[in-house]
Amino acid sequence: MLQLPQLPYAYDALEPYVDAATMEIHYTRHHQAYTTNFNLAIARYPQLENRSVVELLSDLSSIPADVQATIRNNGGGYYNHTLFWEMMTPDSTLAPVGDLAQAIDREFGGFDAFKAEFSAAALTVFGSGWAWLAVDQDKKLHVVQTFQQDTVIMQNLQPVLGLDVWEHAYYLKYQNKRPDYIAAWWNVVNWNRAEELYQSALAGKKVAV
Ligand code: MN3
Repeated sequence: MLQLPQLPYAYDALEPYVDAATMEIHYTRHHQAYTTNFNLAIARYPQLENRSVVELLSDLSSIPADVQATIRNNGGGYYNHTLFWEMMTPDSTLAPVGDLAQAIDREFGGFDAFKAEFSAAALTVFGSGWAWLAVDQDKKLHVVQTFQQDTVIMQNLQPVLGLDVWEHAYYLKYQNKRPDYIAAWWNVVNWNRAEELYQSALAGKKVAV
């Protein structure tokens, strides 16, 4: 059974970049729905109940066919959103910190170059999906896209930073202006959390939720 995690700040904490109404609906309805639907699917197969969501998402072919898509979509939605809330903060440092800052300089040629690459990835997701900064098995950083609620786990990557570009994440405030949402989002990135996730990936750990 998954439980909706506590939101780490108030609904209006990320104003004006992420508005309170979007945050409340995103968390109490969308994230809640992924959680509920995942639990309903799991309840039909008691042998799945003891496996963590990360384990299940890492081994989708082991899941009974009739709930595989439901678990992929809703388990992925649960995982992605749990990380997403933590990846934002009202007290952003506005730039990477720690070893991640150095790695971004080294591997992307600087924060501005990284920002441009990540923003382009977020902008060009066609339809619903996410942009990610993620670490591969050789500890290299990559900017990647995922579609629907697929996770970077399926690309054998560990997440460091992710941006939800489903319309539900921005439409109330930004309507169709996804570029404005992306530009605003950089103001609320939790670089301390990204550094923690980077360190955990360097240590070879899988990100649990
Ligand atoms: Mn979302």
